[in-house]
Amino acid sequence: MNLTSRIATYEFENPLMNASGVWCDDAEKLNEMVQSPSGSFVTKSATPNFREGNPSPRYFEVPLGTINSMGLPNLGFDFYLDYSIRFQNENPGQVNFLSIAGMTLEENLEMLHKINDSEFKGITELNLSCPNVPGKPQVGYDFERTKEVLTKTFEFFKKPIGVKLPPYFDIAHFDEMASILNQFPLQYVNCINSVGNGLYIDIDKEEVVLKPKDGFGGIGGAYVKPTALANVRAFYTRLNKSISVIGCGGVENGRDVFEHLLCGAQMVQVGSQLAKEGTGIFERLLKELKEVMNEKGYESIEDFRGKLKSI
Ligand code: RRO
Repeated sequence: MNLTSRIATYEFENPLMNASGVWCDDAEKLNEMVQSPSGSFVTKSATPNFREGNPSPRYFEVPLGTINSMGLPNLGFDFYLDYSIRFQNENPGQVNFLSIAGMTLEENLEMLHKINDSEFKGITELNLSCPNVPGKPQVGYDFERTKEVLTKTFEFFKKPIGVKLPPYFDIAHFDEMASILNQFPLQYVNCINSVGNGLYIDIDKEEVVLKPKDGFGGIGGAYVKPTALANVRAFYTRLNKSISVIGCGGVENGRDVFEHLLCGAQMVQVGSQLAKEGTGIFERLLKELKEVMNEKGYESIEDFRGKLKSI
């Protein structure tokens, strides 16, 4: 069975990856991602310098998913760039995704310049949708600002790049964002980041479960799958064919992976369930995806990718 997937000029053995932020913040976890059978991996969104992030508790697991308000804890951009260059040099022909999330446009441009001037051959992911830094709204909900960030980026940036988007909930917003994204030579868009600023509460204690922001945090897992699939489908049907879609949201089993692919995703990322289960999940998901494909008589992803039917 052929699970080959492509983004830009790169080919991956299968479409599975971690979602940025999960199992990718330090060398130990990144090494586990490299060892796993996932098709690729993405690093934790980086800022120019080390960040402690928000106070704990800042992550909480519930049966239907997770809520987080991590606040961009990371080892600093240089660590993730160096790790990625070492990975590509030690694994010829393989590349990873390098995620950045500057606090300001200037910070993003500073990191993009460093990537442009480096030996990095992989794909950059510009995170426009972190919901958890107090006082910093998600850029992806500000259409003009998004256009400005992309305009400034493409004035000099020459390497493959995609954007991580927040979920949208209105057809007018799908239309407007897609028409902006179509003006730029992006390689992909990644739908979706967590559903921002949800609230999970402990009924016995009558209190919130996270310390930052009075308990408000990004929701992931089964709660968000229909929203994730809608965003993948909406952008797949609106974007230029040169812009791929990466699907992220609510993947717990092989059927969920199949659904993202059916909506048009090229790669499928795993966040909440990877955090709960560890990198052993990739072997299970590959087995389950092959079982679904087998039942349906499909031999390669291209047999069904994007071919969701309307009624
Ligand atoms: O670090 C975080 O709080 C975080 C980020 Br940058 C993001 O993009 N999405 C998320 O759910 N958490």
